[in-house]
Amino acid sequence: MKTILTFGTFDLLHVGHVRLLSRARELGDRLIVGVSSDNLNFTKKNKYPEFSQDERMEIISMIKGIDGVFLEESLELKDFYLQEYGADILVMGDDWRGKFDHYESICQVVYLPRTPSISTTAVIEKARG
Ligand code: C2G
Repeated sequence: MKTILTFGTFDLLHVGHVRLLSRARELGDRLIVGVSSDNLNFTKKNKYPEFSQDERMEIISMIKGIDGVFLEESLELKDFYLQEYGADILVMGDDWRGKFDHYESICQVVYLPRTPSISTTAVIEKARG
Protein backbone atom coordinates (compact mmCIF):
# COMPACT_ATOMS: atom_id res chain seq x y z
CA MET A 1 0.00 0.00 0.00
CA LYS A 2 1.69 3.17 -1.25
CA THR A 3 0.50 6.45 0.32
CA ILE A 4 0.80 9.75 -1.55
CA LEU A 5 0.62 13.10 0.24
CA THR A 6 0.17 16.44 -1.47
CA PHE A 7 -0.49 19.98 -0.24
CA GLY A 8 -2.22 23.01 -1.66
CA THR A 9 -4.72 25.80 -1.21
CA PHE A 10 -7.09 24.61 -3.97
CA ASP A 11 -9.03 27.88 -3.96
CA LEU A 12 -11.68 28.23 -6.73
CA LEU A 13 -10.94 24.68 -7.86
CA HIS A 14 -9.96 24.46 -11.53
CA VAL A 15 -8.69 21.91 -14.02
CA GLY A 16 -5.02 22.53 -13.13
CA HIS A 17 -5.79 21.40 -9.57
CA VAL A 18 -7.70 18.26 -10.51
CA ARG A 19 -5.09 17.19 -13.09
CA LEU A 20 -2.39 17.50 -10.45
CA LEU A 21 -4.48 15.43 -8.02
CA SER A 22 -5.27 12.80 -10.64
CA ARG A 23 -1.60 12.39 -11.63
CA ALA A 24 -0.59 12.26 -7.96
CA ARG A 25 -3.16 9.52 -7.30
CA GLU A 26 -1.75 7.41 -10.14
CA LEU A 27 1.62 7.23 -8.36
CA GLY A 28 0.21 5.12 -5.51
CA ASP A 29 -2.76 3.44 -3.86
CA ARG A 30 -4.00 6.15 -1.50
CA LEU A 31 -3.99 9.95 -1.87
CA ILE A 32 -4.17 12.22 1.17
CA VAL A 33 -4.44 16.00 0.66
CA GLY A 34 -3.28 18.69 3.07
CA VAL A 35 -5.40 21.78 2.42
CA SER A 36 -3.67 25.02 3.44
CA SER A 37 -5.50 26.86 6.21
CA ASP A 38 -6.87 30.38 5.76
CA ASN A 39 -4.24 31.71 8.16
CA LEU A 40 -1.39 29.92 6.38
CA ASN A 41 -2.53 31.56 3.14
CA PHE A 42 -2.63 34.95 4.76
CA THR A 43 0.94 34.42 5.99
CA LYS A 44 2.13 33.24 2.54
CA LYS A 45 0.19 35.53 0.20
CA ASN A 46 -1.01 38.35 2.45
CA LYS A 47 -4.64 37.61 1.53
CA TYR A 48 -7.33 35.14 2.45
CA PRO A 49 -8.65 32.63 -0.12
CA GLU A 50 -12.07 33.27 -1.73
CA PHE A 51 -13.39 30.01 -0.24
CA SER A 52 -12.90 29.21 3.45
CA GLN A 53 -10.74 26.29 4.59
CA ASP A 54 -13.88 24.30 5.50
CA GLU A 55 -15.36 24.85 2.04
CA ARG A 56 -12.07 23.97 0.29
CA MET A 57 -11.69 20.80 2.38
CA GLU A 58 -15.30 19.79 1.67
CA ILE A 59 -14.82 20.23 -2.09
CA ILE A 60 -11.52 18.30 -2.18
CA SER A 61 -12.96 15.45 -0.09
CA MET A 62 -15.68 14.87 -2.73
CA ILE A 63 -13.20 14.30 -5.59
CA LYS A 64 -12.92 10.73 -6.84
CA GLY A 65 -9.68 9.11 -5.78
CA ILE A 66 -9.09 11.27 -2.70
CA ASP A 67 -8.81 9.06 0.37
CA GLY A 68 -8.36 11.70 3.06
CA VAL A 69 -8.15 15.44 3.67
CA PHE A 70 -6.60 17.37 6.54
CA LEU A 71 -5.81 21.00 7.34
CA GLU A 72 -2.24 22.16 6.69
CA GLU A 73 -1.65 24.79 9.35
CA SER A 74 2.04 25.52 8.81
CA LEU A 75 4.54 25.04 5.98
CA GLU A 76 7.10 23.95 8.59
CA LEU A 77 5.02 21.00 9.81
CA LYS A 78 5.43 18.95 6.62
CA ASP A 79 7.74 16.41 8.27
CA PHE A 80 5.13 15.86 11.01
CA TYR A 81 2.30 15.43 8.45
CA LEU A 82 4.39 13.08 6.27
CA GLN A 83 5.07 10.84 9.25
CA GLU A 84 1.57 11.12 10.73
CA TYR A 85 -0.05 9.95 7.47
CA GLY A 86 2.68 7.43 6.59
CA ALA A 87 3.59 9.04 3.27
CA ASP A 88 5.67 7.06 0.79
CA ILE A 89 5.71 9.92 -1.73
CA LEU A 90 5.33 13.69 -1.32
CA VAL A 91 3.95 15.17 -4.55
CA MET A 92 4.17 18.89 -5.29
CA GLY A 93 3.66 21.01 -8.39
CA ASP A 94 6.91 22.01 -10.06
CA ASP A 95 6.46 25.63 -8.97
CA TRP A 96 7.89 24.21 -5.72
CA ARG A 97 10.76 22.33 -7.46
CA GLY A 98 13.74 21.89 -5.13
CA LYS A 99 11.97 23.46 -2.14
CA PHE A 100 11.07 20.17 -0.44
CA ASP A 101 14.08 18.00 -1.35
CA HIS A 102 15.13 17.84 2.31
CA TYR A 103 12.09 15.60 3.03
CA GLU A 104 13.79 12.84 1.03
CA SER A 105 15.02 11.49 4.37
CA ILE A 106 11.35 10.68 5.15
CA CYS A 107 9.87 9.73 1.77
CA GLN A 108 10.30 10.10 -1.98
CA VAL A 109 9.69 13.65 -3.26
CA VAL A 110 8.16 14.10 -6.73
CA TYR A 111 7.45 17.40 -8.52
CA LEU A 112 4.82 17.22 -11.26
CA PRO A 113 4.55 19.79 -14.06
CA ARG A 114 1.82 22.40 -13.64
CA THR A 115 -0.94 22.77 -16.20
CA PRO A 116 -0.03 25.87 -18.22
CA SER A 117 -2.16 29.01 -18.54
CA ILE A 118 -4.53 28.47 -15.63
CA SER A 119 -4.45 29.71 -12.06
CA THR A 120 -6.84 30.88 -9.36
CA THR A 121 -5.67 34.45 -10.02
CA ALA A 122 -6.46 34.07 -13.75
CA VAL A 123 -9.94 32.73 -12.89
CA ILE A 124 -10.61 35.75 -10.64
CA GLU A 125 -9.40 38.18 -13.30
CA LYS A 126 -11.47 36.50 -16.01
CA ALA A 127 -14.62 36.56 -13.84
CA ARG A 128 -14.08 40.26 -13.08
CA GLY A 129 -13.96 40.93 -16.84
N1 C2G B 1 -1.38 23.39 -9.95
C1 C2G B 1 -1.12 22.86 -11.22
N2 C2G B 1 -1.39 23.61 -12.33
C2 C2G B 1 -1.92 24.86 -12.21
C3 C2G B 1 -2.20 25.39 -10.95
C4 C2G B 1 -1.91 24.63 -9.81
O1 C2G B 1 -0.61 21.74 -11.35
N3 C2G B 1 -2.15 25.55 -13.34
C5 C2G B 1 -1.04 22.59 -8.75
C6 C2G B 1 0.04 23.27 -7.90
O2 C2G B 1 1.32 23.06 -8.45
C7 C2G B 1 -0.17 22.59 -6.57
C8 C2G B 1 -1.69 22.31 -6.57
O3 C2G B 1 -2.14 22.44 -7.91
O4 C2G B 1 0.53 21.36 -6.54
C9 C2G B 1 -2.41 23.30 -5.67
O5 C2G B 1 -2.11 24.59 -6.13
P1 C2G B 1 -2.29 25.85 -5.16
O6 C2G B 1 -3.65 25.84 -4.60
O7 C2G B 1 -1.80 27.05 -5.87
O8 C2G B 1 -1.31 25.46 -3.98
P2 C2G B 1 -0.28 26.39 -3.23
O9 C2G B 1 -0.93 27.68 -2.83
O10 C2G B 1 0.97 26.41 -4.04
O11 C2G B 1 -0.09 25.61 -1.85
O12 C2G B 1 2.45 23.49 1.43
C10 C2G B 1 2.44 24.04 0.16
C11 C2G B 1 1.25 24.84 -0.13
O13 C2G B 1 0.15 24.49 0.63
C12 C2G B 1 0.97 24.77 -1.62
